[in-house]
Amino acid sequence: MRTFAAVDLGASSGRVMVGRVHDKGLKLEETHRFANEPVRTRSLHWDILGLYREVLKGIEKAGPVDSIGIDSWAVDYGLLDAGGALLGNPVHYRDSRTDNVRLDISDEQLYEINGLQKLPFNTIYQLAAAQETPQFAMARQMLLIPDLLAYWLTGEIGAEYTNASTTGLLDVRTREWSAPLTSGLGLSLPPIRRPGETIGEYEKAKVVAVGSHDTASAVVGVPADGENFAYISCGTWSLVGLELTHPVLGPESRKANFTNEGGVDGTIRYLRNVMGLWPLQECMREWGSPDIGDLLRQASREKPVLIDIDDPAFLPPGNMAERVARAAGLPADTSPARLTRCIVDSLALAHKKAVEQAQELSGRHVDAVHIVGGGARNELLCQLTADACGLPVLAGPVEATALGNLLVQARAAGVIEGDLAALRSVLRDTQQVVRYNPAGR
Ligand code: LFR
Repeated sequence: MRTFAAVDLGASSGRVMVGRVHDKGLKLEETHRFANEPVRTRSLHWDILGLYREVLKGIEKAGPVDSIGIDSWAVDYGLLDAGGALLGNPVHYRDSRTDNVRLDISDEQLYEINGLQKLPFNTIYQLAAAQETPQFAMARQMLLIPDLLAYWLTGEIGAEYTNASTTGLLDVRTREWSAPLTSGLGLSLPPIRRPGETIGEYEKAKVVAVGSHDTASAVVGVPADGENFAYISCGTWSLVGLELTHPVLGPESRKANFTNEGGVDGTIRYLRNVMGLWPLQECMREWGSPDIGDLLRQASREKPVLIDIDDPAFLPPGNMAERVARAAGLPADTSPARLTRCIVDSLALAHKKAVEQAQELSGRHVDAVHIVGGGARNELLCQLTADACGLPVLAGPVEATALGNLLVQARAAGVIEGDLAALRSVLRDTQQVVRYNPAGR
């Protein structure tokens, strides 16, 4: 039996999970969970040292392991000076600094090179916003969050491919940093490393590169059989799309804002960011964290009211219930149950749109939709998504990201062999999946 630690940092919480893997079996156990609370100074930041402290605690609690793999949300980074010291706290992607940033290159040309959906917080826009600051003038290196933590653990510098693919600075065809997009930055970008490579060592354990973009690990953790499936990695965001072997570029794909992010084993994650459970999480925070089960039961009895959940106006934190009510044309004192129904229905509809468009644009037909991540627990959302898509929804595992992280480590250690299909068959043998049939079928 071999033991691995999966460090998984999400936008609202982090966890360290220990996975024990033998012949065909796999057991996952959470050893440490902690809140990830952004800190607002004059801008919105991640508390990166606090997160690192919790990661160290989690690794210690995990006990001796063969290796450690780290994944986190994408796009955000730390800047290092010439001596390797961190220059300030990384800025949160929901900070407003990118609101009015413009690049010298057109959207069309940019998509042609990087194949990425336009999200205001992609690293390329964050760097443009930071470029005039004294801090940036001192910066020599940029490390994405998991690469920064791996650097602190091992002293080794690198940029894991799946996460680097979310920066907007990678060439979607060569899968390396794009010279035209990076040459003017005045920063040295670390060499690209691939999932499965050894980064270094921390206290006798190997530190191994996994799909360090959480969504890349989550897609590995989808227990799909065959290739005709769509996935929704559903948590703070809903990442809705397909796993392909080649990018889909061109004007239609760009206009539909589909992204070609890099996946494990050279796959392409052809997907769109849908607003996800973020608006509901923010409302829940404002309502004093009521019981989510009760709220969803009450919401299921409410009448649907739809809003455009993907309106970028919902991106920043704060006053969410009021903003949702206004968008829905409902009074400011609308009940939490009604607003919840509105958010969940609108999210299910946005899921359907993305699943349909992904199929149209790629030519890949799907016959099931997998929902993984925390959203797989939300029965109302799973059923409404099945109804909206007219397809069965297969929900679970909730911990797909940690499982994907773990499976890539187990394969690197030689305990599991094979391609993504082989890794997924281990999941189908060991994880529980709940099926939701679409209404009327
Ligand atoms: C999900 C995620 C998304 C990315 C967003 C911002 O946790 O990683 O894939 O678009 O966070 O980084």
